Amino acid sequence: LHVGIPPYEATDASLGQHQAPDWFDNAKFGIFIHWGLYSVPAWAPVGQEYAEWYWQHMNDPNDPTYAHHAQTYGEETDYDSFIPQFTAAKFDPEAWVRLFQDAGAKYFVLTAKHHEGFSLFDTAVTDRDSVAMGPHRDLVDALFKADREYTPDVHPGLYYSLPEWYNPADPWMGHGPQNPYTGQPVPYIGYKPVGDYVTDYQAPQMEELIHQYSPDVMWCDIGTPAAPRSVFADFLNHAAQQGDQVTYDDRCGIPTHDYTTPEYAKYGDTVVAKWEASRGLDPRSYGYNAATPDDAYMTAEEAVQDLVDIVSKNGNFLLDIGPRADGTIPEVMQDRLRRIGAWLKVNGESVYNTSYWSRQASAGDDIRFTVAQNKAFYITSLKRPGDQVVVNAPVPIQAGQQISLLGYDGEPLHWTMEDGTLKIDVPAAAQSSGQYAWVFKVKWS
Ligand code: FUL
Repeated sequence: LHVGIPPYEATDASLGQHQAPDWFDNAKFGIFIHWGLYSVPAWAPVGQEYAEWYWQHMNDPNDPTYAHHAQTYGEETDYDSFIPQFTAAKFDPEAWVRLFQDAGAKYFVLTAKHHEGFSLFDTAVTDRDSVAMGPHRDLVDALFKADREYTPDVHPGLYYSLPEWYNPADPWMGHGPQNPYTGQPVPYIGYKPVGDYVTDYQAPQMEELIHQYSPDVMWCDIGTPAAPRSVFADFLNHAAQQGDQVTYDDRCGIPTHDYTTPEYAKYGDTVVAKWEASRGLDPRSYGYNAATPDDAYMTAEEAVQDLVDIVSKNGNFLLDIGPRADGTIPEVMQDRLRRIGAWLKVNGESVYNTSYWSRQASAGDDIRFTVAQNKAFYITSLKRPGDQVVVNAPVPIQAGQQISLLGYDGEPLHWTMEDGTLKIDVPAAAQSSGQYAWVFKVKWS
């Protein structure tokens, strides 16, 4: 992959020359962070709804969140009364970025502003931000500074919701500061009147993100109202000036993008245009859902197997966590991330800096392939190997080449190739080593 030559212009032809940079393609694993006012109520019907959608759901008399809200806080309590409880009092940005690094992540993407319109950064166009209210702190700046100081190899990124539910100037869904289900007015604190939502509020906010924080990823959401192309030309040109390579997703409302973003979904086969799958460790939420029991979270085994599957098909995996309102990261999430990191420490060479292989193993074999150019071919078994691993696909191995099991220190493994089928003999000690996914490495050089 190569990146087009700046300066970019605000046209589809010019922006269309940009591609996801090599670092992004090679990174494979990132951490998504959904943190905002919704982290205060932190509730949704478990496994069914996104907790970060609390405000919208509490306004819908037919949604379980409505009843939960009335019972817990009283029907008259409006969403913005959560603002003072969004304290970030125990937010430790250094601990966060070190956790991401321990997880083996090569980038992170923090919600700079979600659909609720509460900005976690210092913004001039509204007072509805974490500097004027709540934590009284620029949370984006704090996390980016910690990243640049302690974990400079982890690329910093920002999520930005183009629309807002209740911003008085936002035409999204046509309702502005009004409950779409009942027509009742909805309080929205911090608003500074603007003329046009896109030109006077959204585009200036995106420019603030670009110039104040220099993110490596701009992860727009929803795609409407579309951001002007000039914002993206500026994003790419500013990065080039800084010597950074940056990337943006396919939800910005313009025809060009560097990658697609399947959500709680994966692709069944290799997709050659770069893609990134995202989901929460939670069974169905990006934001923290305090009602989700620990045993309903994704296990580290499931997360590693998803990562292996996604990478074998040319994707990245952006795995989401939802911190609490006080800035602590629930233990269950930390546990999962550290276990994934431990697996990657041993097996990361089959993930980072690899490419997908042109063939898939037979369906049902639970085997995935990746290639490290000119160096090695990796055969990853998603189930614990028995006496023999049988690979029903044409694989690039020649007489004399060695196969080893990553993390197992014994002799190279004995293998045969008959009628195009590779069979690897796995000694008992190797069978009982490792966990989550077993990587057989064919060493080319
Ligand atoms: C969606 C949003 O509506 C969800 O809340 C979440 O942010 C997800 C990543 O994108 O479109």
